[in-house]
Amino acid sequence: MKKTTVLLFIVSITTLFAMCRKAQPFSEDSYDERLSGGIATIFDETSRAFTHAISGLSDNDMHAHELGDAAFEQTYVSAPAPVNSGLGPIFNNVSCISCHHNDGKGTPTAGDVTSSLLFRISTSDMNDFGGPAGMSGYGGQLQDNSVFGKQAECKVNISYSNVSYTYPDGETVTLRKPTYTMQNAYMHITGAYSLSPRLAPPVFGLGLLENIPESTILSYADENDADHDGISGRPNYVYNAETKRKELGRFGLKANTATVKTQVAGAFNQDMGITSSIVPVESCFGQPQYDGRGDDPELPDSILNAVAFYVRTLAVPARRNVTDPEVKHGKDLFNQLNCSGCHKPVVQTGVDLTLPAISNQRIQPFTDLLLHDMGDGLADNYSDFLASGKEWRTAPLWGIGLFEKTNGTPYYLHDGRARTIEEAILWHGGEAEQSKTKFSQLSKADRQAVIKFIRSL
Ligand code: HEC
Ligand code: HEC
Ligand SMILES: [Ca+2]
Ligand SMILES: [Ca+2]
Ligand SMILES: [Ca+2]
Repeated sequence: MKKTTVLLFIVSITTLFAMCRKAQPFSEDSYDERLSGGIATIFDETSRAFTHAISGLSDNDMHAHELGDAAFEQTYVSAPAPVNSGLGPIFNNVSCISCHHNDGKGTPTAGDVTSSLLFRISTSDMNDFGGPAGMSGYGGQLQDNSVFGKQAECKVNISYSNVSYTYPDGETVTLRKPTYTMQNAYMHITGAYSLSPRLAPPVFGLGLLENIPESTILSYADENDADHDGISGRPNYVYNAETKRKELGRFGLKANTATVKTQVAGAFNQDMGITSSIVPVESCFGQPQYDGRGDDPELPDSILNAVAFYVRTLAVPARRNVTDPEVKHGKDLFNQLNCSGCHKPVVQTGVDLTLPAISNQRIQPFTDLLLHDMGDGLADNYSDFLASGKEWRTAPLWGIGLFEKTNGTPYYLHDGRARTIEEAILWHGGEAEQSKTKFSQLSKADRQAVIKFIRSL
């Protein structure tokens, strides 16, 4: 063989081998860190940051999204009415948007129009589906509003007492601890009960979270803490009223709902008093306020589906200041403190053939969607399917740096007790105790870097 032929042979063999090699994943550094929702990311830092549709929706899909958007913002009225009918007889608020401000977090006030803190109530028993048993005369949620001529179940008064936290370096922070008391109860409550305060969380990016493979979420669980890092994390399994099966819980503050659609149907029913095919019985069934309208569901399936689709197709806001040295330092610390043990910085979504924009995306949700024991400080002593009275779902941190803009005044944690990100961190206990303690031992400058990083999400 001639020299050139040999060379050509070698070159072609090498090329062939290179071509046959399995595709290598990109290295972490080659991704654009701003893209929290993969291609379902939107660049907007205003109060409207959470309100955009993911790009690339077909005309038909965009139409469904807009229909859902309108229904999400609509104020509902009591039946009978030609449109947006069915509110009440008892309810918490008149529209989805009045709790999920700008599709974001709510405000912990009682009774006023912006009020987005609601209370679940339960005995220590379970219902037939393994969920929390409601109270006789009250059901599972306290409705603090009613239509004309009907009685609300009660008001819940919120008061705060100050608790002082002192860092090892001597700096102190004032935390507020809430106390809730039922007032103007429409009927006497008998027996012991626990209340679970829940502040409306943001609703963007949920199609992506719904599309995370179950196996990925389960791979994060370490129920017996086999790796001894103090973090266990376990899945919730909840009853799905649509499929009539027990399924992995992803939504709700205790991962107490399986799908966006059942969450939305539950919200229409419990938060607004509007029945649907999935939850066809009025929230006050069997109570004196019941209006006896046991007829067709008040909400057509077309609107229920559109609202669920709207929520599933809300884009995730891009990160900001990702190249700022202090933010980058904060990111390293966040990982070193093992905040990332629960708040997963990078997750891959699965495939949904109907929605390419949320399929196979590298997302940065900063949650594992698992339940964690967060200690006595955050406990509500209310169990929700498998979630204990101390367990909460890891709050997704994407978009958290924009809460000030989307909500006016920001509030953090499940009940909005924290007024700053720092306060939210200092309430961490239980499985997060080690992370919190390490955070408290940082220098003030390093603590601020962690907070600055979180504000960039
Ligand atoms: C009274 C305030 C209130 C109203 C009205 C309300 N929500 Fe919510 N929403 C909440 C709270 C509180 C939660 C957390 C519920 C839980 O932990 O079970 C929540 C949770 C959700 C979630 C799940 C978010 C997540 O991260 O898990 C979705 C989706 C949602 N609501 C959609 C809606 C829709 C759609 C409507 C209108 C039909 C609506 N909500 C009306 C307060 C409200
Ligand atoms: C053991 C799991 C775990 C660890 C570790 C952990 N967190 Fe959390 N985090 C949670 C859970 C669960 C919540 C929701 C708690 C609640 O609402 O009561 C939460 C809530 C938050 C919130 C408030 C989110 C919101 O929307 O209100 C912030 C901020 C936060 N964590 C930051 C951190 C930081 C910083 C660290 C590391 C120092 C950390 N977390 C470590 C589980 C964890
Ligand atoms: Ca109704
Ligand atoms: Ca009730
Ligand atoms: Ca562990």
